[in-house]
Amino acid sequence: MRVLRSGQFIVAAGLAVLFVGGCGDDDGNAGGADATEITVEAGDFNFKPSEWQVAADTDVTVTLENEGLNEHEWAVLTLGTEISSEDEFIEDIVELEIEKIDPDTSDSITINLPAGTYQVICALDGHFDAGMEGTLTVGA
Ligand SMILES: [Cu+2]
Repeated sequence: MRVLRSGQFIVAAGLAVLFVGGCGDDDGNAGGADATEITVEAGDFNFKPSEWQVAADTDVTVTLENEGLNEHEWAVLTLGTEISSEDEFIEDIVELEIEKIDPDTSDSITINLPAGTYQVICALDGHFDAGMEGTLTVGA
């Protein structure tokens, strides 16, 4: 019994460390392999966090909170599409999006995507080139 208790303590201590580590980022929920809800903070001009991970083929609620002084949006590009400059952007490559929202407002959408790595941008003029970009990992 003594050995078992000792083992349990180590497991508990390990979980505590993980828990404390997970609390370091209170700027938003970056999700996890099977997350069904994430929160994104849009600023001038970035996303916090800028990497998200959610479950594949599952309804996932995404909430965008605009903490900036400008309008912002959160646009997921179609799988396999990646731009490196705003010049390459056309509406046709948007898989889904939270369209531009005013400062101090928020909006939510439900997404349901197959596994893959998606580029996310703010498609408003000048915002992608200013750094509003992120990566959405769906599944694994
Ligand atoms: Cu923006």
